[in-house]
Amino acid sequence: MSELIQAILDSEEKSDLRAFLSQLRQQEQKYLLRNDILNVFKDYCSKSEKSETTASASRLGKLIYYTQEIIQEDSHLCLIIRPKIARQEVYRLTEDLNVEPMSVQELLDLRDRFVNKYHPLEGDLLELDFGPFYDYTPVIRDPKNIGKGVQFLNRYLSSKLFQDSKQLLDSLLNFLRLHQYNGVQLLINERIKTQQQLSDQVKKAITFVSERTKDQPYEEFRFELQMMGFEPGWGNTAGRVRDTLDILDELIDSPDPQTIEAFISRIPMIFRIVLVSAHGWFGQEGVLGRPDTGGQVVYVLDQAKNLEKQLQEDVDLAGLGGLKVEPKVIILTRLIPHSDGTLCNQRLEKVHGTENAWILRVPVREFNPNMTQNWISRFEFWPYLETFALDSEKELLAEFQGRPDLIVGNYSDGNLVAFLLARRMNVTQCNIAHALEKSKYLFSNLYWEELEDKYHFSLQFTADLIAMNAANFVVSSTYQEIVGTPDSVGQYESYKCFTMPELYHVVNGIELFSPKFNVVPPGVNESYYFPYSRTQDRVESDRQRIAQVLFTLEDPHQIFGKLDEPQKRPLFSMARLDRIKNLTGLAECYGQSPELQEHCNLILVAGKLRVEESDDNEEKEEIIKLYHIIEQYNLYGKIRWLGVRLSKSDSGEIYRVIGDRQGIFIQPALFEAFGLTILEAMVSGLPTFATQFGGPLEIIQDQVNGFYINPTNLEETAAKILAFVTKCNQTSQSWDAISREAINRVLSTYTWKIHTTKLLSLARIYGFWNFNSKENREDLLRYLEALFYLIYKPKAQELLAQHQHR
Ligand code: UDP
Ligand code: LCN
Repeated sequence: MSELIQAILDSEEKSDLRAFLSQLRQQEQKYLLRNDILNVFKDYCSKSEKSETTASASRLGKLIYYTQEIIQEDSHLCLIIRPKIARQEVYRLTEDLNVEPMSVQELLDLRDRFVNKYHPLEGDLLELDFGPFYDYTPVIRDPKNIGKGVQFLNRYLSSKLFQDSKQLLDSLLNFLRLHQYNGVQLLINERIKTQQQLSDQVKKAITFVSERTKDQPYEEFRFELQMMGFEPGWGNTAGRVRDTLDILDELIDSPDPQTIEAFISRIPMIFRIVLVSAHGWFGQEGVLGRPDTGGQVVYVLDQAKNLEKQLQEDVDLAGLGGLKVEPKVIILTRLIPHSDGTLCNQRLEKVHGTENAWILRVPVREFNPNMTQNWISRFEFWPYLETFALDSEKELLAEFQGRPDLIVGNYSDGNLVAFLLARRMNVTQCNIAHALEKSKYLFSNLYWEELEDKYHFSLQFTADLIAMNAANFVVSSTYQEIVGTPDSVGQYESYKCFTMPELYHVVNGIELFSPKFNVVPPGVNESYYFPYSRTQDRVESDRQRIAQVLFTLEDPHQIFGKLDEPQKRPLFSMARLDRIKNLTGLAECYGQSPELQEHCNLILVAGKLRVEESDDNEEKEEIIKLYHIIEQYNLYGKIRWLGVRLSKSDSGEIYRVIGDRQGIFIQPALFEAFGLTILEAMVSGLPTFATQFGGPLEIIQDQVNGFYINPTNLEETAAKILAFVTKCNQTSQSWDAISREAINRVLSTYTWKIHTTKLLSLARIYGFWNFNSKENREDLLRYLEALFYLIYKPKAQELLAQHQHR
């Protein structure tokens, strides 16, 4: 980038730069974010009578495009430039147009000065740098391969196997020896002691199984294999055992990435899994639509069901049926004594439709019953996590009658608990963020002290740093969750370098090029959400009931609005009434477009109808705002707002009933990390218009199987929807075509089968990798423990002391 700046300075564009900078200096705002910068540039173009297109194509335009932030200090300007995904460069521009690069430390000091929290005379601030810990591990080079960690690792392992086969084969041999189930040895026994023996016996066993019919059950030749050194776990039939041995044989002779993956994916090493979703309201019915729950609960519940099914399938295929192996999945959450009619006060609950998946609820210790008997917001839950982890460890050991094989954390609090449990039990740890709050709240780190009372970000961001660095692998739903897009910073990327004034500076918070990152998107529960056209699977009485609820039923307690023309095409949205979900923005967009109102009704399934029913401030504000918009644009007779809590099957039928009427789903969030409702709507066959900010950008391919909208541009959004509605009014084929493509997109790419197969394969490969590189992690884990005890814990104790007085 310094060349680009130099080129501007060396050309006639120098005066443009000077003029633009002078305009910047006139701004009242001294800390400008990308959107502000683009607005100033737009302004500058119009004032200097330059067309925006020409200006954007100029060198200065390019520089502006890559500039994420500008901070003004005295007469200097600091430009924070993101020339490429996951890269940052910082420059200081003096008044006389001198350019100097700035170090990360200088940038963080500047940010501290900006908020008057720079105290050099008192000494330096703690600086966190995780960079050196990643020096031992391989890193991905090309940003486009970020998030494909496992492919990279397989390539890396196979090349090592090729170069130094002795060492890696030794590890493989030791690794194969490791596996047991309830004390029964799996895979190989003490007859195979050396690499050479392994190689010889594999060949012998291949000849032996090749002489049997393919489908001969393993139990019939188990003893012969045992004499050769092989225990159960290679396959359930002669054919499967042979396949697995062939793969190992090939791996020994000519290792390549596919063979490594294929072989390790077959090793029976995962039988017991913990999914931690700590802060609670975790249940199967009646818990959706509350603040803090929503997608995470849906995701974890579906993941648990599908993991259990997949584990069972894997156990059968591995030939472990005879050993009475019973895979088990436990969702670990907190028990909430005052559970508002839900089962959140029940210790153990079986997950519907499974053999051995459970919700285990462990109470937090009773520090102050006024707090701990009740639901506690995710922003306040921090003081209870350590003791919750200690108590949970005991309960998990009892429930599993042994250690789990994999611990998956969900959201910041669950991920910290996963770290504590994994560290104590020495188990593979996987991190799933769902949504990192840091990017949701502007300047959340810079003003953490001012926001501390309400949000306690000092605890959350420290917990995030600990958990994401400790995790053996990280599962993200999209690529941009890790490193964003060419013009926006990713959620994990925002942890790379930031200041927590007066607490610490992070100069390198996470290695984004680490192969620990893997994109594994979730699926959708196909027994609840399926195409509206699959009439044979729908229940007619449900269809009629839901149609009534949506369009005509009068129930002032739960439904607002009576439609003048219920047969009009429905525009539909469903979400919690959080500010960021922006249903009020959608209502406003509809309110401002008489044409949309002429052709369509607006149907919202959203939280609650009355302020008194809510104990969440954001929700209260949104309720008031929505009534105000309805009044302002006189939307009576055109809008229905349903404040209902739906069962899962009803929420599936809602999308389909909207599909019966060739309706449209709209997801107008200001930012959406992923967006399960988008998958649900699309698989139901609804043409979907979804926010371009966040995960939907990866789910939908614009104009092919759905549409992007910029929810901050109401006019443009209304025009896009209207253009599609007009096309559909002319010929229903337009609607059908997008509907069909939407269904195909979900069924081909977003299924739980794809997700769980990949997740288990990751767990095995990272388990192997972890086994190989254990000694390299201990220093990192010690550093993280120090952070936990020296920063996190004292802060958590402070918060606990406040809770004692509530
Ligand atoms: N949901 C629901 N009732 C509501 C609102 C949402 O059942 O009133 C469900 C919705 O079907 C989806 C989940 O909650 O499965 C929301 O997940 P999403 O990822 O879209 O958003 P999140 O709430 O996690 O931000
Ligand atoms: C949290 C969110 O905000 C959503 O965007 C996701 O879809 C959900 O979690 C599940 O991961």
